[in-house]
Amino acid sequence: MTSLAELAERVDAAARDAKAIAQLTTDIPDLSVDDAYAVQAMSIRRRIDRGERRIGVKMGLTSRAKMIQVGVDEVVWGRLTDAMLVEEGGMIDIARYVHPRVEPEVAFLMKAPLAGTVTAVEAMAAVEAVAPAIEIIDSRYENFKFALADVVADNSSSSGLVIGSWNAPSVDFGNLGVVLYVNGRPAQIGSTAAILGNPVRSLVAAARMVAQWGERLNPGDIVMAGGVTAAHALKPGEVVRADVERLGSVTLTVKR
Ligand code: 0L1
Ligand code: MG
Repeated sequence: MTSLAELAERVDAAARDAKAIAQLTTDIPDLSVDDAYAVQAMSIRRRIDRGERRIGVKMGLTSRAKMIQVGVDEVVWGRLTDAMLVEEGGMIDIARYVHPRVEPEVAFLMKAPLAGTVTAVEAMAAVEAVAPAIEIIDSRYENFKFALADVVADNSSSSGLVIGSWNAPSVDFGNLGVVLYVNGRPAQIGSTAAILGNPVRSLVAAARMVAQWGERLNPGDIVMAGGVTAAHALKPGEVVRADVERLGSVTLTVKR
């Protein structure tokens, strides 16, 4: 029987080597979501053991557009490490990924610990700042196809993040216009309200979900609230910019 540790090694190697693998549920159709989160934790542990540092969490599938795009309809979370950070305006090499996509997001910076069942007001009291962001997602599965347990085990497709300028958390970010530009042309348009009705709900969900795994959001952590629109598949040479009304812009270039 395949152990959870072996599955963690499989998804970790796929991410490290940028090599697509078959869905875990092909071999293990009854892989539970709880076991998938255990696989995710073990795969991140392997990264930490290689010297990476945990810098926060990402929430995924927090909008209808995202759920429809991948055919999975549950909110998921994953862990972020410093190796995933791309500097604002920076460049990535597509060869380091399997089939990367980008999506416009909102990010929170924590100033106080947060975990468990909290209200939106309690969640915001723990927030230092809010920023526009781009998430680079990269499913390690062939053809970007997976079931819920697969994507959870694969760290919820987390692959990279670019953060724009931080704003005071007093900005009302509940329903702001968002445009994802590719080579200067609008490719996706939406509103921050697409993130569970208001991105703060994603932060509340993050506090609850990490606590189920004995973890908490720590001061200094980044929380990626989730994609506003469907994700865009990256091609060499593309320049991608996410504009979030009142929060600002964030840019990423793909090497030719
Ligand atoms: O950040 C996300 O919403 C991605 C979650 C996993 C599904 C996907 O890879 O699109
Ligand atoms: Mg995302």
